[in-house]
Amino acid sequence: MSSLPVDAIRSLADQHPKPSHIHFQYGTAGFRTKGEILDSVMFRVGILAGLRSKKLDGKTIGVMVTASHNPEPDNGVKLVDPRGEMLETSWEAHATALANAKNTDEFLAALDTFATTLKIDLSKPAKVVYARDTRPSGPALVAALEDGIAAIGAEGRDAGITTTPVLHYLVRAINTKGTKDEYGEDSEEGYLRKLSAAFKKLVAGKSVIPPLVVDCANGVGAKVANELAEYLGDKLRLIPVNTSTTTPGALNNACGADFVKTQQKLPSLPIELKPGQRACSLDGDADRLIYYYLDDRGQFHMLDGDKIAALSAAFIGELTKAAGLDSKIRVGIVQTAYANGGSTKYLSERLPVKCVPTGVKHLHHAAEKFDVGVYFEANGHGTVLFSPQSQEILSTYQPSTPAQSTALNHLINFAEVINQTVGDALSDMLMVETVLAHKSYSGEEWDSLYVDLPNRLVKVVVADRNVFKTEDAERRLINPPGIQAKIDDLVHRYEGGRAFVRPSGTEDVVRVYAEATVRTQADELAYRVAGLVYDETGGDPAHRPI
Ligand code: G16
Repeated sequence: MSSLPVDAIRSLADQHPKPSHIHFQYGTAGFRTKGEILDSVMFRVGILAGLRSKKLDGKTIGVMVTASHNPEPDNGVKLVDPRGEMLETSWEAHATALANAKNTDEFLAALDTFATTLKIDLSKPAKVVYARDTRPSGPALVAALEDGIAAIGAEGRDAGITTTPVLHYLVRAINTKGTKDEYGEDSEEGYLRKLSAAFKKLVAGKSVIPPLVVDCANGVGAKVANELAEYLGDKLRLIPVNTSTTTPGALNNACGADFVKTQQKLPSLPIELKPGQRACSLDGDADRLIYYYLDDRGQFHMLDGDKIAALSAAFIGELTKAAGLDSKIRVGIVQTAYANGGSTKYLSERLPVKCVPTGVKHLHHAAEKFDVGVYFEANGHGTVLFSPQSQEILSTYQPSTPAQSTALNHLINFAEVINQTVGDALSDMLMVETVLAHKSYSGEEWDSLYVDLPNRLVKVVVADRNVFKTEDAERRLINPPGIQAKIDDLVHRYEGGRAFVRPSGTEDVVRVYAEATVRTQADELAYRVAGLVYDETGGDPAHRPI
């Protein structure tokens, strides 16, 4: 067995020193913090990605440099496993430990222990594909990452500036190339061709779809949405707006999926929406999608991840039934505590519903347990997974009537239009547009599937968010002690009240969610719980919520 290339690592590691007094943590979506302090993390992640690839016999590992919905000065990095899924959870702690080694000597010692403990055969080849979003800090951070990839002797492939879901797609496409599970051509063009071809088949013969306004959050989604618009042509005319990827400070600023979801209002748009016109927002790396429209009175209506889950699950259910496959393919839903109570009630009356902690990895794994698993976070992050068995059924099933045959073909194309590796705003958008076209639904008809309970999400800045520990899929706090009983006491005073508190894994805040039957009560409950959290954990009165 060969050993670590210590000299190569040492000389490059010295150029990427870890800032002292900073503790890094691999959280909900990898490492995420201010871009200016991430240099050492990027270098070390490059090495870790190489080691992960060696451990998996040379399979290609993905690295995405992005801070998604976070403000522009933030940046981040996350690893993508060979099938395009999130990094295996047990490696997150290793990533955190390596990122926090104080200096080059400690880092080398930690690497050595790590490689020995995990029995990584260092003589194996290693391949890493990486991409970044449009943040100004991106190029320097990618350079640090490349140093790490070079130091461990891995082969790097630069996928350039693209969305997070495209990077996930590429990883799976590269690793399945030439196998029976081939996922598609391993290029951004291949991704666009695959999605647009499936979409065109799905909407063939349907009435002309009205144009769709796409708020790109002034992020990398603008690039891919513009390219996708070319591929779609007149099958779906996209109107990409908020595409200023080089204007300083524009990214995610008063626009994008996170803004719309948390503010529950229209983003800043350069055009005026007409009543009933559909529009949607992507987030900064285009892995989240939120739809909305204005009604005749100009009132804003949001169609979030919960509504997307309801729409798509119902459609898949109808297609499996029409194809005669409903007894063979079981559809299930995965949500988090943020799912609106209205959606959970509606869905659980129709399908099995599972609640898991926040973070795509949790939802993805739970969805894999269904034949077709529909998972969406309320924030618009989600996708649909077809299990290998259900894909096999779809490819071998012999329909007995023309109607069954049509439904079967729709199911097959539906599975193609969906990026099954991870939540993907553009792929989800095509999925939604397919269902709306098939059902001849307007935004309003889609919205009327069920009524959302009024809700409010509030951020609380506390001294140390790490003291907050939760249980029951983040619905209850177990630490700091005593707070949960006080939250319960508050919740009981509100009709239809529900609230929970959890530490964010992507921002240095604690999040408070509350819902109630009446809007003013939902707002009041959220702010009272936020105030409680703040007071109990000793925050600065100047920053008290409300
Ligand atoms: C990431 C995760 C999502 C999560 C979101 C917020 O999204 O991928 O699963 O819902 O962060 O997480 P938290 O509440 O822990 O900060 P994104 O779009 O920022 O990558």
